[in-house]
Amino acid sequence: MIRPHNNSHRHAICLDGIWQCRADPQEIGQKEKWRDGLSGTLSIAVPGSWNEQLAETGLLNYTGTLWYQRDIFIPGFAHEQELILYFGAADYNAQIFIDGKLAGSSGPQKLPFEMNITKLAAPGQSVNLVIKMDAQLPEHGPMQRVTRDDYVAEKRDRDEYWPAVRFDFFPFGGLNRSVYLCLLPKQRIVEAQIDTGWSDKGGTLLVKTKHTTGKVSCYLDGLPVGEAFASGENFALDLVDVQPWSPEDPKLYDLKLVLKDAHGNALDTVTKKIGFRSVSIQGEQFILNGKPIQLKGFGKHEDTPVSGRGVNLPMLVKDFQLLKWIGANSVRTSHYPYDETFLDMADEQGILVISEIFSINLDFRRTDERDLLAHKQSAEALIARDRSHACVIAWSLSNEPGYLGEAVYTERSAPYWEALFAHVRTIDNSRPLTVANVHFAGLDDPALIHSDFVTINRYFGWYSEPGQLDRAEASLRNIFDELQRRYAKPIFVSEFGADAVAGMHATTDQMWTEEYQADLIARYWKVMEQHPACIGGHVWNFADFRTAQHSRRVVMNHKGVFTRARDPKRAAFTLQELWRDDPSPRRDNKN
Ligand code: BDP
Repeated sequence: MIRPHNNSHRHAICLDGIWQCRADPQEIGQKEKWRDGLSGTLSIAVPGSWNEQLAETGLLNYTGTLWYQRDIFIPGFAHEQELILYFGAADYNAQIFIDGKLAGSSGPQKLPFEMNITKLAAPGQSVNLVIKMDAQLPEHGPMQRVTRDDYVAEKRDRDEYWPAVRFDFFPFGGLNRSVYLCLLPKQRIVEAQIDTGWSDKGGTLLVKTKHTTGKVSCYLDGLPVGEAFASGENFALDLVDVQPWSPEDPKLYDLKLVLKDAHGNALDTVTKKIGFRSVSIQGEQFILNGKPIQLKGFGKHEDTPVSGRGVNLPMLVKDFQLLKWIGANSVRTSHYPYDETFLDMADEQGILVISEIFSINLDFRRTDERDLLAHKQSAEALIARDRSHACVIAWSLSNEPGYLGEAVYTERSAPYWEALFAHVRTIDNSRPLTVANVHFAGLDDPALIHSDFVTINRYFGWYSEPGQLDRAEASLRNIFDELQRRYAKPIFVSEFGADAVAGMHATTDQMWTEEYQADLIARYWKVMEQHPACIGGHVWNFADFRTAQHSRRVVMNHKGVFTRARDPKRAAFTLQELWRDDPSPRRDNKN
């Protein structure tokens, strides 16, 4: 799959805007053939989640079926071209109809999918696009479903979230990413796998394409860099005269792949921005371009007011401003692959990314071969999309599996992890792999054995040792020592933090206040910096985010260092002082 972009051979028409929709709580749409066209619709913005946009219509907690509709005009000049409909993602499942005919459906959740609609749409006319969406996860997958019935059956009514979820963020539904109609040449590049690296001698580039005919030539910043190669062939090149990509100097190059026929005529062009850098694990260190790196940053969410999980470009720009302002150098895309624009920004601004598969709280009481297969497929799709991004330094295969303590079901979890890690290494062995371990899964968690660096989420001073920072600090030190003794690998704290309701203050150590959050973060950071095996940490979370309803959440998870509207809490200034080298960085006004 090649991401939509425009050049002399490719034409991508963005279909974002106001669409029409109709909720289908009774599931009558199928029978009544809504795929032929919807009536009684409401306006809805794409991209965007339906929940907050249409809260007043009663859709805030709605996770059922909802149908989308809009017309697409197929340009008259599309006669000689193939028509591809591309979706950045659909949360969580979609069936696509063109003039009532099934055109395709979505694949692994939170990742792009596309379909060829050439035979369904005539140039110079409009077609009716109808999408049947539902926000229910499949029962099996890297991210398993949980329903209200499961809570009842397991006598865990007190754990129930509304809407029912297995994770601590809101299950926003809808077309949360951009949709494109692409007009592509018939003879074209269908897939392009691009890997870059860096060594003492310079950059390395490995390109492998699938194309329908001819040969592909490769250009870097407009200059030819190699022979033409056939479909499926590996094209490997050492590039002496390039600079490395790094957080301090995120140098990017324009890669152009040109498909040519036997006479040298150009048939198709694919362009991408690439950077050259290397990552590896050596002993207890994470190495970037030959030097150890300390990770300073956040776990984030795609979550903003009203847009919900929908792409919100102004907020994306703002978030990168704030990451720089605070002195962060990295982010984990907790707990799912983010929209690809996030990676473009990270490439450009030198923010390192740990890219995570949509897999949370995997329940090993329920796993079988279907979950493992879907997990492998999600890994394949994620790596296919993201492998060319210089910013991506590691893959996180899952967040907090075994959270009910069922890592004790090792007869299931041990072979699961062994198979998954082995599979992912066959797809990309250039980046370290990890899994974020939860306290309840324990330190014998077989996922830790296979991880290249040990990743832990820990809430000493919050979910345990509440309000007691001395005890929290001691627990963190102990766990570092224990992990170092057992694994002798780098240790990364992918989550730590405390909820703070903006505006709550106290002169003593009081949970939920801005001071407690700031102090906890500062005390953790001191322990993390002092420990030789710790390669840094990510505060949970960058900003407050909406959760499903539960007695332990005040509408939102308030562990943000920024509010949901991105106003700083006290901890933001504490972190800025810890992370930035320049004195008094607080005022950045240039006018
Ligand atoms: C961790 C989860 C994260 C939650 C966080 C919390 O990985 O998704 O939001 O706890 O409770 O266990 O704040």
